[in-house]
Amino acid sequence: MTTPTNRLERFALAVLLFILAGVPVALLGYQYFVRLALSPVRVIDITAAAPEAGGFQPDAIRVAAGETVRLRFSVPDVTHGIAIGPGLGIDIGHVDPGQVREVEVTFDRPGRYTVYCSTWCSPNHWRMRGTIEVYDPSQPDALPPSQPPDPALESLAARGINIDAEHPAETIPDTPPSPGRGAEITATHQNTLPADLFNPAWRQQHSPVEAWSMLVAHGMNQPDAWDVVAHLWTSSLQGDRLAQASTLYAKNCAACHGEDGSGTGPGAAVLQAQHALEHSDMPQAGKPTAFADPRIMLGGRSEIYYAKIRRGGMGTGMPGFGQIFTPEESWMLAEYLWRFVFVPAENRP
Ligand code: HEC
Ligand SMILES: [Cu+2]
Repeated sequence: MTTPTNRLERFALAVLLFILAGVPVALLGYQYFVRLALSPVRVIDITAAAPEAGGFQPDAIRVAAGETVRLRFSVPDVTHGIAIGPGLGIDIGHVDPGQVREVEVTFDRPGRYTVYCSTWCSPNHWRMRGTIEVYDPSQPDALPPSQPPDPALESLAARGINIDAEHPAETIPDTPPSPGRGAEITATHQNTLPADLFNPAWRQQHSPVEAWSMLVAHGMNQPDAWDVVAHLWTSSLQGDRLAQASTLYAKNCAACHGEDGSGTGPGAAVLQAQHALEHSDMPQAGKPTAFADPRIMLGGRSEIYYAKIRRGGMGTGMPGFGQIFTPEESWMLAEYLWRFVFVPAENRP
């Protein structure tokens, strides 16, 4: 028999059940559907292996600007370091075989980025690169903007400067110069020294030997002139920028050029063996420059080193870093190289 009270009770029970079951369903629904729709995160699985074992798979990824992706790396062969540049500051660090490491990233605007390995992992380590193409979702078919023209590279080209030419120093200091003494001499003579020397842009386009010759012509004695040059050529890289440059060098350059700039990192031997077979006609090929050798370095210029870092060698084994580093990072590295000739090893960071 159904009485009104009975019906009311059943109705109340139904409402109660609905609430009890409905609340969790609504919450889960919110978690899975609403939140996903509000901030969709696409997971992209990437296998990272040494180039001879397949490199990055996939090695090219397309992502819409504004989209958040979770890049999930696993490595099948040996430990790799995973980083993405330029200008993102993403460095996941080491990933060991069996491990999975991920990074969530949102690319703000269209462009091209490079996923690369930051650990010496194999003889072909530096070829271990993949691309991330970020497109404009309103124009998915448009090519991502290419890098803007580089004033320093254009200026070198306009002056007809061959960045692959050797640039031996006609003269080098008899004893290692002291940037500290150089700073003191500079402070006392600041007003009488040629103004060009204090202009960072001028220094980028001139060699230490040129500056030294100017100082000697100006009447300064030769050892003092080297100390002043050592001070000036190491003065623009200080503090945070110096620390950053030192880290970039250790991760990306030391394998070939050596931690001490001697040109004898573990990669150097491998490279030399490869190149002896391939290019007996190219003397520089396969021999990482010894940055600590004043005869090799002091006739060079920051702008040439910058250009070489960005473009790489022409089949010499020197990788190009223009797709990995920002221009600013490349300048920091170019300036960092002077420390191998001008700063005694024990005072280097
Ligand atoms: C795979 C080995 C390798 C790695 C890694 C490497 N280099 Fe080199 N580098 C070379 C070789 C070989 C040369 C000599 C041939 C040439 O100049 O093209 C060279 C030459 C250079 C030169 C030219 C020096 C001159 O006298 O003009 C610069 C500058 C340079 N490297 C900077 C760097 C920096 C900075 C890094 C790290 C960001 C780096 N290299 C990483 C192999 C390497
Ligand atoms: Cu590697």
